[in-house]
Amino acid sequence: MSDTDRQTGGEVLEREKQQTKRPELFKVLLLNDDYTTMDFVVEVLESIFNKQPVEAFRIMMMVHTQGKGLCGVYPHEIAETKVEAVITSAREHGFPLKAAMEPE
Ligand code: TYC
Repeated sequence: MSDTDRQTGGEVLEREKQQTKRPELFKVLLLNDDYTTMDFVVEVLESIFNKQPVEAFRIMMMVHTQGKGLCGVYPHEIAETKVEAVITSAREHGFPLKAAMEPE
């Protein structure tokens, strides 16, 4: 251990460990409700999650029949931004659509 390491009580080692850590990934999910239109959910999946129309329809139907569906997996900050974008757009259009994120 160098003099510098000894003086800082190992902080140098901890910082190196953090810097090499891969970003933790989060699933972004859409949740079902009785009021949001199917067309709007498909639109959200195409515009916010960059899904092709057939895939967007498949995910929407998964949410509609199973209660929730996976839209994508992203680093924390991007997942948060996606959830916010869904909620903002849904509220602007008067829909109660909900999105959630959870660790992968
Ligand atoms: N269940 C809604 C309906 O019948 C459609 C819907 C699908 C709503 C997916 C939300 O995340 C959702 N109009």
